[in-house]
Amino acid sequence: MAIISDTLYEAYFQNLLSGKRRQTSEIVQTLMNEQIPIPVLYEKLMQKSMYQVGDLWEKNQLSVATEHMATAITEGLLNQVYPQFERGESVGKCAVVGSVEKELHQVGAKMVCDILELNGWEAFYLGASTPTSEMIGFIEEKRPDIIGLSMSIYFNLPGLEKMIAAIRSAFPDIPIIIGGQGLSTNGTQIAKKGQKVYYISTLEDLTTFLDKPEFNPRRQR
Ligand code: B12
Repeated sequence: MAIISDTLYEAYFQNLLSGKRRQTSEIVQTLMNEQIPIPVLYEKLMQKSMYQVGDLWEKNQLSVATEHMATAITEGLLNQVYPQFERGESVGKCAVVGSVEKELHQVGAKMVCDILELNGWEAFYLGASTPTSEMIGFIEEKRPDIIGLSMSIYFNLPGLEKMIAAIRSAFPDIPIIIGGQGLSTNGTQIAKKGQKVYYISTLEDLTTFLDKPEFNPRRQR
């Protein structure tokens, strides 16, 4: 299993906090050239470093400006990686993924879209704070096979529940996957309240989920 050494991680993290975009980009490029699996790159480098940024910010050891800078760099790096990986062999399905109304965290949803593409899906990434009515309109237009909703902050739970209810009333059968740190303690219970609503907490679990026969036609052969 591919790993990122502690030394490399630390170098990346220090460059991220110092705003050294070029150096972070070079580290990511080296890992890409070594064909690191994308989920490992995302979780063990980018997610891990952003969680560490959050911990330092919470303890007042890092400014909001530095946190914004680290986020902007990370989003730039995701855009560097995206054109370099090949979409998996098409499964002929598409997904719509966005963050719920008022939810400003969007990095996790972007990673989810990339993992969907790696697994042969077409994925539409809507980014942060998607108004429920707009989400419904977009689903109407794209008729996806899965809808993904991201929620990082617990106080956005009413927004998530409103969105699930609105989607269910307009589209009774489309599976909804939910994820994000705001669901870490209660995601499974929230999911159980809805029909065909699934809580998925990691990119690895997402990959396993997409491998189910109903989502991966190759499994039906
Ligand atoms: C960057 C950041 C911001 C940025 C976001 C900008 C952007 N472009 O996204 C800004 C400045 C907007 C922000 C604002 C706030 N933030 Co903030 N933020 C962060 C930070 C540092 C990084 C977030 C991130 O990118 N993480 C990396 C991604 C990859 O991780 P992830 O989101 O968990 O996603 C993974 C999984 O959860 C999962 N996943 C996520 N979504 C989905 C969806 C589906 C369908 C699936 C299957 C899986 C899945 O897959 C991803 C890959 O594994 C975190 C720290 C942290 N621990 O994450 C705090 C953090 C999330 N923020 C926090 C807080 C408190 C806030 C504010 C309330 C601060 C304030 N007082 O204003 C506001 C709330 C804004 C709002 N209304 O949403 C807290 C949340 C605590 C909590 N759970 O309640 C955290 C944890 C910081 C902390 N340690 O306290 N924040």
